[in-house]
Amino acid sequence: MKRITVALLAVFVVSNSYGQADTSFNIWMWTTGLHQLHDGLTIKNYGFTLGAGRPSIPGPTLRVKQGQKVRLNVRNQSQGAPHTIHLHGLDVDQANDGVPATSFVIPHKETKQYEFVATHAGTYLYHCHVASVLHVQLGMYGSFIVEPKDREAAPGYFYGRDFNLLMSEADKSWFDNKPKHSTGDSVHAKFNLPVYEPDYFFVNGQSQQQIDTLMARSDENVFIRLSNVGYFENLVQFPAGLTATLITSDGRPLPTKKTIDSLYLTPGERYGVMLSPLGSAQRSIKINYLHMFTGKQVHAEEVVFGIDETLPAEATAQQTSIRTYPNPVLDVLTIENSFVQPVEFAITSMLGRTVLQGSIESSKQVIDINHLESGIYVLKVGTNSSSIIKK
Ligand SMILES: [Cu+2]
Repeated sequence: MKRITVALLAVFVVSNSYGQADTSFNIWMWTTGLHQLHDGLTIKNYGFTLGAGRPSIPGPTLRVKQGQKVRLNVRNQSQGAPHTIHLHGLDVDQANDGVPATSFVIPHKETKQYEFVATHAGTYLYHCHVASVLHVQLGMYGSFIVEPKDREAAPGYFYGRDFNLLMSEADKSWFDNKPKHSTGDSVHAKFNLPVYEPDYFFVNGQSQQQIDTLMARSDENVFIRLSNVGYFENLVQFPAGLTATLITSDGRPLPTKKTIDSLYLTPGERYGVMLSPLGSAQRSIKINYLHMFTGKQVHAEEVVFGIDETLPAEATAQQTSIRTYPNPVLDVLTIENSFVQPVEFAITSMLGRTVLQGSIESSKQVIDINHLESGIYVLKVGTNSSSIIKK
């Protein structure tokens, strides 16, 4: 009898080894996106949203804190081919790595979970791993950022603010006339890809006048996260007159920190560069896009810094980390979040009707939802973070 109890206990412990997630994201996958280009044209992209929505490029930037248990609830809303989420560079186990042959795929109208612990702070990528060359080019990618404790990007290197620059390109002909899966829409489908001749060059899905100005104070160290998820090489040139220090590579601190004035990124690579206080001079980062075979520069984009001394001394450029409890909720919902306050929130029914909205004023806020009927709701915080709650 005693032996049976021990065996049952062991099974219980193993099946609960992951347990409750510290942070979770509800990601929906689509083939019905619409992405606005800098010249007024649009492309119909594939992509990801947090909750229901129409995706643009890239997918939402997912931010978690080092050490957190992360759950991605991923729903495939697209017709045809299945999709996955590959967590590029993260130390996840094989079952949660989104490579179809060794993990699982998510067919049309199904929802599955990826679970892992964000063990190492760093800059990572996520992308679909089904017919990857095609699905990634069509927009199924985004940044996954594991924030370090105490803004220490590498031992001894602290930042006031960080910015994420995700580089890619788009060949509009691939979007206008999507290469067909000639053997059907399965994971192992064959398809004929045209020669890749990109005509749009992106930083966070933006080009030219669309590119966001990076707002910072003149007196702070800024940490630049760089990733290349395109098919060309990037040559990144840092502003003259200030110190750029290369401190991390592919999600790990480099053993030797190096002062640089430029940096090459091949597809899939990520780097972290610390810029010494910006000062008040006009500064910008130049990003060159180089053909992978010839090394020839085909294009350049510019990311400009703007100085605003009224900004809070320490802040994160884009935040999506959110935790809600309890779930299901009886009457009072607690929202823990790492947004810069105040931030707007909205609770909508599964039919999309807004039932409650307001402003979140603190990093831990209690909201009374006693008056809502029992059911499933979507809580949206800020512009691109959402969570499912049950009452
Ligand atoms: Cu896909």
